[in-house]
Amino acid sequence: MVIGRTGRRMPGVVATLLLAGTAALAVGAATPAQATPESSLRQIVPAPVKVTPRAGAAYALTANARIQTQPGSAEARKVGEYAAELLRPATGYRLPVSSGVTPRGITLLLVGADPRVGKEGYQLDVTPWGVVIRARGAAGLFSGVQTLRQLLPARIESKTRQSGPWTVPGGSVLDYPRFGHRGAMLDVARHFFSVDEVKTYVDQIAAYKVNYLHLHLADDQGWRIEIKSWPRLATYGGSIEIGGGKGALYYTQEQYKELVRYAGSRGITVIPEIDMPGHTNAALASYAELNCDGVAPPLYDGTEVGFSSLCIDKPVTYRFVDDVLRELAALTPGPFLHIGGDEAHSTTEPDFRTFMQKVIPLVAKHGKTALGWHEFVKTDPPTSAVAQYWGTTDENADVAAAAARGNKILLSPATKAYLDMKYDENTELGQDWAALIEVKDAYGWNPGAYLKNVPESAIRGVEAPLWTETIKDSDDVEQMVFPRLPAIAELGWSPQSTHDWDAFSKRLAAQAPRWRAAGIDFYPSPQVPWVE
Ligand code: NGO
Repeated sequence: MVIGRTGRRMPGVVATLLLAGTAALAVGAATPAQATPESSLRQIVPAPVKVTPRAGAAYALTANARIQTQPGSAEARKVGEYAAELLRPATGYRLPVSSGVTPRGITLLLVGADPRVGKEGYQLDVTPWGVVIRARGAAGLFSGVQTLRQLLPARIESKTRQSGPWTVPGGSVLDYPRFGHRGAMLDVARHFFSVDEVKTYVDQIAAYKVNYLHLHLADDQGWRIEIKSWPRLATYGGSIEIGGGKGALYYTQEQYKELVRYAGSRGITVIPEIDMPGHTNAALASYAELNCDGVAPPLYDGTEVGFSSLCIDKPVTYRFVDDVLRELAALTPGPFLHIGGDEAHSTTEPDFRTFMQKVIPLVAKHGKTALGWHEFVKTDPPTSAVAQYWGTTDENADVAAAAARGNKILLSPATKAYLDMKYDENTELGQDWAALIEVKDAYGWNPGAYLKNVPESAIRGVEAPLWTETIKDSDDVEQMVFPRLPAIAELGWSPQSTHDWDAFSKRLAAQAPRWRAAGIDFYPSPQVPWVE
């Protein structure tokens, strides 16, 4: 569903669209319009490192086009299959995928890329014969495919067959990310999101070159992942969500594995989070022995925070954590297990320290790296641990000290990157405890120079969290995420030299026809010069 309010229109952007339309109609014939700075080559989000339009070199994808992938590479083949899946519904073309290197149709190669592309970048060249994407690994090919998607007409995003032509403007793109970690978080604990809903989210964030999905799997209101050695966590702890609602509101391990696999097939690594030692009412309600007094509290379906804590002195607590982390690690191909650590207001400072000093080694024991909300840096974690900053100011002495010791920092400042904050006072969904965050605010900061005394070299990347106290389904998600997630994704990917609100807002505006074609229910911010 797409909302009616369209916002302001800028004459320049309308003119651009008309030009692009003319170019698209002139299939195969080179017109100068195809190489104007306004062509889809200039509208990519996140902004690429370098774009070189070439007049007379447009390519039109036709019914007999093939997708060829690097011979001998199963990984490249999978990206080719993914590209075909993306392009088949709207074009109605067969787009068979085979191994091959002829520069005709769409070709995905793992050789010959400019060395500057690194691990995740790509080089994309459009000639009248086809589109060649070169990278040094599957991650780069994925990113190149996302760019190709944005070079095609917006109706490529439709799930039903549309009429062509399917013209790609001539030229080249050289592109690689500023930060290796570009994340989105979905809180499936406050409200549960089905496997299909999470897959939809995966597809939406992948389009903006996000490469990590952090799932907040346990909180006071619900435990959402089956743990075989502690079955009541899911069957009881995962039986309600905010506002009540009884059911099996959790992922079985099989379902979770499928989610992880699906995300991987879109170039996304899943980071599971079990929030501890606070935010644990669902676990405490499921097993009485986890409570210091041996009495299980009732399940909780409200929105307060800071009232629960695991029992720091009991040995069973660490058997429980060890079992959970072991099962979770076995389900996790990625490097991180997120152990929470935020708002442990019911745990004393010495207890919090004791807890983290016992639990962080357990993460390592299961072969993973600990990620935690930034409060845990007070406990002197090993320098391998990554701290996720979610504060409301641009200064935090503990985080700066951790960065100086060598810990990497993942940035999710609540005043900029929290997707659950309202856009303005009229936004129906969301909260406002940290800030009102319009799209210009979400875009208006520099992750490399945001936190005082934390140099860019200490920044691992950015993550946009979506907490779901007020968010119940995919429509709600879309309202809060679009257009702000693309803004945060651009901060994570694009070079600081491209940072420019006017240019970004116009590129963002050009995404709207894509969202409409995909059926994405975005918030039509009055700050953006939307186009039809
Ligand atoms: C805080 C809190 C969460 C809330 C969220 C709502 C962190 C890290 N802990 O962020 O429990 O859901 O705000 O905005």
